Amino acid sequence: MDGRDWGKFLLPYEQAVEELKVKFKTMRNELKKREEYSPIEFVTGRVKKISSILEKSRRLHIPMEDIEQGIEDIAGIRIMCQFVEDIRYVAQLIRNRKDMSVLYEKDYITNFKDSGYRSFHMIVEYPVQTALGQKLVLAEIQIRTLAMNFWATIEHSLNYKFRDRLPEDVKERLKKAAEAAFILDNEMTSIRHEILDAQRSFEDKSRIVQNC
Ligand code: 0O2
Repeated sequence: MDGRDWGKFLLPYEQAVEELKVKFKTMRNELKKREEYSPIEFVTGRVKKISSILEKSRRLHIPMEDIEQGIEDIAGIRIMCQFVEDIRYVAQLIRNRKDMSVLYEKDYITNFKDSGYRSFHMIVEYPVQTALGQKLVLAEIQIRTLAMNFWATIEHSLNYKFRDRLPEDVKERLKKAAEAAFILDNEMTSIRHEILDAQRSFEDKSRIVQNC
């Protein structure tokens, strides 16, 4: 594929990422209004870089004609939550939706990776309406806490710096840091009610100040 072909190939994925970002941001705002608390803290999305698609297709021996089905995270959405319990709630909301269907899930929270990586992944099929008609695209939705996201972002950039050959001592420190993030999440869960109460009264106060 040359540059123009890639541009055309990625169009439906770009559309899917834009639409899904809007949908999950809307879900966040709706829940905030309805339930005074949103399990979604913030949402990001990206289309996988061409170099990463090529690297993954080589690594997994996926021929170019099969990458639409073989690489499931060309369109990627990340949903960040405050608490681990929120992840299960958001996953259930996604399962209930009629505008996408969940193909399968990977629970890297219960079965965390050797690296220390924790996150909940859902592979969904999402229909985009293009000028040529409807096209079903695969997207990966990663749901994680703020602590899991902090760890994954740092680990990802270190892997990039060391070109996936992390020195052993850095690997060990990262594993310890992942455990620390896990403990942090558990501690936050144990004082969840106090945190939520504090956030509510803080928001009530700022609303009063705004209305004055
Ligand atoms: P990006 O965002 O393209 O730069 P794979 O892990 O890719 O061999 P699989 O089964 O498709 O195979 O992947 P998986 O594990 O469901 O999800 C891949 C994505 O999950 C990665 O995308 C990361 O975003 C995230 N991920 C998985 N394992 C780790 C990990 O150990 N550390 C970090 N930081 N992220 C992880 P890409 O392709 O790496 O990223």
